[in-house]
Amino acid sequence: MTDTLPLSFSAEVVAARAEGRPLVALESTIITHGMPWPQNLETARLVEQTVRDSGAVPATIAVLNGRLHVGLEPEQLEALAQAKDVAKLSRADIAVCMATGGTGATTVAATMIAAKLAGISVFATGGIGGVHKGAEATFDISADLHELAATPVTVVAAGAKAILDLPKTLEVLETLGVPVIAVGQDDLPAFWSRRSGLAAPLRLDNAAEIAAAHRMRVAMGLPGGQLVTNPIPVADEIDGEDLAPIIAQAQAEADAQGVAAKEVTPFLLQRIFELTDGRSLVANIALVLNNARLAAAIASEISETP
Ligand code: PSU
Repeated sequence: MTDTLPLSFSAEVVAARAEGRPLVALESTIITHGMPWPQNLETARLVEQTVRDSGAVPATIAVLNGRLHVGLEPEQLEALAQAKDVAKLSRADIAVCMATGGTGATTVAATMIAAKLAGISVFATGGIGGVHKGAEATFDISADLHELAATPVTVVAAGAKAILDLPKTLEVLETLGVPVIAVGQDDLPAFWSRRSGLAAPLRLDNAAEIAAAHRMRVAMGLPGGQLVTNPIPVADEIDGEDLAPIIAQAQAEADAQGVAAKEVTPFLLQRIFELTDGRSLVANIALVLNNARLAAAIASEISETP
């Protein structure tokens, strides 16, 4: 099936596939819409290197001129990080972008689709999308949640972003039958903070356990993936109480300016970056690197066990 797809692998990914080495998928919306230049490129490179240093091979995913790239060459990564007006692709728009020769960065949802096509089981990101505050009026719910229910990839995140309505996000994930696993604690992590004050539905304590749960789902033929929520390292976290008024201010500005749909998350992340004098970005980088390490360990465990 994939023969007819405009699908390209980086040289590093081609070699890893030939040698049967563990792969970790990485998304690109965090590069184009989640972080400012030049920290976006520095972080993307560091995340890839962290995956390598942790014993796996990184595959950063994006659509370039109509081709789905699984693994980017260094110059492609650099060009994407500097590009303007790149599309933000989710399940709904990835095929149109490819069919029309477009260029776009993949969100969690689109990256999961690409990872599955490429036979990659594990994916590291910062934070998934979820139910936005005020969703009872706007119906703004990220397509990431439905993708987790549909596509069998284990996604390592630091929780859902704290800009979201976390209780409603958990409810939707429960309805969709997505396992939400906290790593090493009972509390659901809240992206920039280790604790949300909400109990995580499931807890596992190491990569081997998470890999075993992944394999069990595959053996049972269950569709859908696992959401692994990995708390940000203690040294890098921002206290949730410090952040709450900042998030509220950013949300109020978004509402007042009529920011909607795909623009909401990038707008809020940028305003929180400004309002915390860059502290939110330092924390965001630290949590992504932490997730890359865990994802590489899970991918190694999955590939080592027949
Ligand atoms: N993790 C981050 N920063 C980001 C994202 C994840 O640390 O910007 C991106 C992911 O691509 C995720 C998207 O899919 O944010 C969520 O966007 P939305 O809320 O519009 O679905």
